Amino acid sequence: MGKETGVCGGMGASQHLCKDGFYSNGIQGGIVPVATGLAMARKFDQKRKISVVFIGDGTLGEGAIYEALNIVYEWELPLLVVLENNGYA
Ligand SMILES: Cc1ncc(C[n+]2csc(CCOP(=O)(O)OP(=O)(O)O)c2C)c(N)n1
Ligand SMILES: [Mg+2]
Repeated sequence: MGKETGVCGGMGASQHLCKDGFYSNGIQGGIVPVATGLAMARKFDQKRKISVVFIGDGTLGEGAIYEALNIVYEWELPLLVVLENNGYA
């Protein structure tokens, strides 16, 4: 509702946080292409920084992950993928 006191100024709820370079997304795997874009920005600005993304084992069926990882590989983007394998989805 855009309230000042809301999370992120009320423009997103718990699954859509954004602050100081941290972003979350409620769609499984959806944040990986976003992190890939951020990694591309890091490559262009040449500040030797990387992008980090966290996903779960239950999200490995999402095609967007593999499409993004192909781009990461082909364009040599600085992306670190952390996969939590907790055997639970
Ligand atoms: C595209 C999509 N499909 C289904 C869901 C519903 N959903 C939310 S969490 C989840 C399981 C996630 O499993 P995992 O990535 O292993 O995370 P964990 O539950 O272990 O923290 C599902 C199916 C979703 N958020 N997005
Ligand atoms: Mg899991």
